[in-house]
Amino acid sequence: MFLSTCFKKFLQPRALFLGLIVFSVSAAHGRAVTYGNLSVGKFYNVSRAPHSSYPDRWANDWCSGAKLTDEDTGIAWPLDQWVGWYDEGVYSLDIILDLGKVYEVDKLRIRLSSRQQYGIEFADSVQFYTRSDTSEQWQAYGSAVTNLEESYSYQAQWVEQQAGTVNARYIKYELISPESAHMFISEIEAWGNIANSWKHVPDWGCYHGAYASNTNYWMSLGTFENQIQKQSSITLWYASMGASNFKDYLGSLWKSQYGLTYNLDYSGARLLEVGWEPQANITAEDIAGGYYDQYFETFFTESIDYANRNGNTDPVWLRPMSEMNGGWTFPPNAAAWGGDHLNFRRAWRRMFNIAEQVGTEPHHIFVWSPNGYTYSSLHMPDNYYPGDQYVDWLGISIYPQGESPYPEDILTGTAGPGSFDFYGTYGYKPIIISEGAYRLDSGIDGIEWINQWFDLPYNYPMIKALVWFYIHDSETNSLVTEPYMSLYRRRLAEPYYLTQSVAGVVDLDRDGFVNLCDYEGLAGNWGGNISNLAGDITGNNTVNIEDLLIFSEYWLKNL
Ligand SMILES: [Ca+2]
Ligand SMILES: [Ca+2]
Ligand SMILES: [Ca+2]
Repeated sequence: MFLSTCFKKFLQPRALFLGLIVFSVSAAHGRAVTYGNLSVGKFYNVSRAPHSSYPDRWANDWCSGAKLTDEDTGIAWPLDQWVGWYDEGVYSLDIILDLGKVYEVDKLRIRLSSRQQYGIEFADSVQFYTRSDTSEQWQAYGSAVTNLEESYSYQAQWVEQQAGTVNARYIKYELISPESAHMFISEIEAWGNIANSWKHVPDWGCYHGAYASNTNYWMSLGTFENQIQKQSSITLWYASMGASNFKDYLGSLWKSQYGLTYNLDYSGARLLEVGWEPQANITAEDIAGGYYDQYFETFFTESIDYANRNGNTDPVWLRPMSEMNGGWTFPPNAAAWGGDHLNFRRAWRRMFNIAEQVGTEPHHIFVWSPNGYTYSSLHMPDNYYPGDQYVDWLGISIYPQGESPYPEDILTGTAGPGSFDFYGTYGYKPIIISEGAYRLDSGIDGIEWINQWFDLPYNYPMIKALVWFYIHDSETNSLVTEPYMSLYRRRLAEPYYLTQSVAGVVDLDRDGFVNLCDYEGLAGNWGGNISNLAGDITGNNTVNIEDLLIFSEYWLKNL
């Protein structure tokens, strides 16, 4: 309601000056802009089939192959990293790449080879085109590149254009073949800016919650919340990739009185983080090759059919293939999705691209979530990072591990060998401690550990959610033991730990700036005392001076 009122106000001359202030600032909304290869892993289609001796691989409904965006740029021999075309005479080949959404693109290139001793030659000409929508005409990007100098022995080269910045989702690489010779391509690329996503991030405060179960692995939110004496705002639950469907298995979490709506109405459901793990012995390479393509399509489609979850439309924090840097996820263990950097990155991108193609990606949060401690220096987490365009939130598992096994050292890479500077490396992303707990059997100072856990979001403000690992009748559960239980309750009682999924919002109209428009929403609900009120930043079901004081800290600031 307040949005439309506010908009009208800007139409009045008196408010024009305010309007200028609002619209002259960047609406970046906390997003960091980074630069990178936008095309890596993305789907593409070709206008002619490759020669049967030099085929592409891993085609599906959205792509004619995978080799041209798989990070392999080709070597002299063997030739299987290259895709080859051949025909008598001269023909044209179009490769159309779909970036999935519109980006600012400023460099295009394609990798070709020449080896006349084997009848392989460079394309006679390469021309790049872009467009941001299929309804638009293709726009030439730079001029055609021709007259590449052939080589008798193996030579590979990038054919590249940097012809300014354009907005593009689709890229066309148009090649005219050499005459009656093989034309080989190993990779296509498009470089540009990545506006890092900023999905469902509380402006103020930090979500908290747990994986809450008993030892029979039934969800037991009630037991956890009675123990900690506060309502939680997010819950971790596990799903088996390939086996657990969304409609019935995850959907039931919003429908069961013991699930996400425990003691609440449906509109106030807790947020859901899904630990989404591949089945036994399914490797990263299997997933990269399309093993779960059909499952992903169905899962993602069902996930935004809100009838499956009583109308709840919150995003789901999807945390696929987590702890890929932990030794227990490496083959030959049954958990087998880790241990293979390149194929892990490919598998992640394939899954994400399917969500993008079916229109689901904007509605969920993709959490790339390594273990806080890495069991081999060959497997540091950054090796598994699929790229900024593929990750919404960063996740970390934090348990007492390593030389200095406290939360802050694990977060910042000062815990000795096996630790990694997560915050220094990825602190431009919102962060969820996707699971973690002090363990009674760790033999370290539990008071210090739990205090550091609760200090994290204050000291590292991009930390926006903490999820405790709680199995209530497990012997290692520190929350059944004093003094840890009392300390946990006392720290969690701080209002910064949000009890509602809708709390923490200061920038009420989500335009990236806090001003009168947002204030109008807060003031309009002043004194109200029902749940889910706009302006109830603290989420305690009333809009009062507490909320106004927090609001004032953000006044006229960019978020
Ligand atoms: Ca390649
Ligand atoms: Ca605003
Ligand atoms: Ca409040």
